[in-house]
Amino acid sequence: MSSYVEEIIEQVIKQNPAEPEFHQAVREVLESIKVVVDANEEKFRRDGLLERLVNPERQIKFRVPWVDDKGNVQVNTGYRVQFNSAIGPYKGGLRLHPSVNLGIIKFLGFEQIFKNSLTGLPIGGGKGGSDFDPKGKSDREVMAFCQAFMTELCKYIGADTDVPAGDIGTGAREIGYMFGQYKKIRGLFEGVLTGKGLSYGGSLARTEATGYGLLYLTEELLKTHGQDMAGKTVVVSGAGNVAIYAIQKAQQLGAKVVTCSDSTGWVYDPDGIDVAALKQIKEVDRARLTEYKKFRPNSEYHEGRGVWQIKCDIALPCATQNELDIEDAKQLVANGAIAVCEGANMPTTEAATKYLQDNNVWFVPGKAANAGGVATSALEMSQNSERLSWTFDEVDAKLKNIMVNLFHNIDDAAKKYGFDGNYVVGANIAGFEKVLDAMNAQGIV
Ligand code: NDP
Ligand code: 2IT
Repeated sequence: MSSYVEEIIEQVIKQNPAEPEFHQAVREVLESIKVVVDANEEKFRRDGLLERLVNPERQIKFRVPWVDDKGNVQVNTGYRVQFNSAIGPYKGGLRLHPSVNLGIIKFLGFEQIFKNSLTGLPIGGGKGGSDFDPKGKSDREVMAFCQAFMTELCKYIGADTDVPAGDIGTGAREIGYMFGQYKKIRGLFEGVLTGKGLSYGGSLARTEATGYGLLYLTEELLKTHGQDMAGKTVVVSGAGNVAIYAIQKAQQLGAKVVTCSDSTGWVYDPDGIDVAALKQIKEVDRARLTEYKKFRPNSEYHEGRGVWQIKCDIALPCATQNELDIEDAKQLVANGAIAVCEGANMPTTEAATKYLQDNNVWFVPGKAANAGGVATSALEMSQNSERLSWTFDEVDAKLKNIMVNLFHNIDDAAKKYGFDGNYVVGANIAGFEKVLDAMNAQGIV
């Protein structure tokens, strides 16, 4: 007889065809927790535990009609997958990118369950978004889309039920427009979104949190192995929210970051990436990385992808899923990399992950390494609930504490189950245990 885990993986593939990223995420989690499932197989089967884990509590798909600057109607598709509320209200970002489909949102929502559990804070897992492409749109068009999107989404969310936030393509501007529309329709000024502007309930340090948190965890990983960030060469992919603040914190810790990338090309700057220039190009001008050379004549710009071929000690993929493949992993190992920590969600393919682990590269999956963003979102929710704002230093200190504890929790879980140094297994088991406990306590719901 095949194992419960294998049966459920097969079932997920059969019942959710054409959702390869969701299959990938489920496979990684279920294979990691197999040791726990096998030890409790009879009870878990009777309770339909894994079936309940892999089926979202609710998935919402809706039409988003809006008017462009030429007066034409555009129609996008909106999604919100409310995956698991065992440990708290659904929490997770909204992705705006043309590649968005139900399978992508489900993979992200599924990952979010375990990530949110790892933060130690009371937040369940959810994710949403749309196939809307903010690139090349005017501010008015972005506002029209965000208002139309929220006009429907507002029926399903709330400060104590489901609290969306940013992700790819959704930053401070989009959150502002969505918050305004929620308030207008529902008549509630409440913490229904996180990543809000500071003037209307946002938290200091939320903007920096994912990138900073990634580095706090990476620093702790290195420390545990008797090493230090100072003097390390780091390659980063992406040039968005996560990448920018990962680069900034890595530099503050004394490392040299020599690359970044966007959806069309990548930059190699042997003198270290100029964060102020990057912020100007991406956060202010919303331009392409081709502009970077104007700020730093000594740098190189290349079309396409290529950051992983640059020699480094540490690689931090911070752009998107499956951006680091087996060939990239081989190159990183050949170049002597010691650690890969995922700033993005699932940026490393399954084959690449295995190759890195087999070649003794410390590998920390996104659900652990990038949890600082959602953790700080939960801190924003706390501040909204008590109608107070904490200082930057207070939030940053809490974030650092969360990431250091998180690293030791996944490290300990891996050791406890005989997978010393396997942070994928450690993260999945540690994240799963709390969700399991809460699901068991709450009965069949
Ligand atoms: P942004 O939209 O701010 O930045 C994304 C960056 O990645 C941009 O530089 C973008 O290029 C590039 N990129 C996006 N899609 C692709 C693609 N298909 N191919 C190549 N490059 C691409 O998003 P974030 O920085 O917020 O998110 C990055 C990753 O981190 C995502 O995986 C997200 O899910 C994850 N994450 C985000 C958190 C957050 O708090 N924001 C928290 C935890 C995880 P371009 O500049 O050309 O658009
Ligand atoms: O992937 C993620 O964790 C996020 N995009 C952040 C989610 C959040 O609710 O802050």
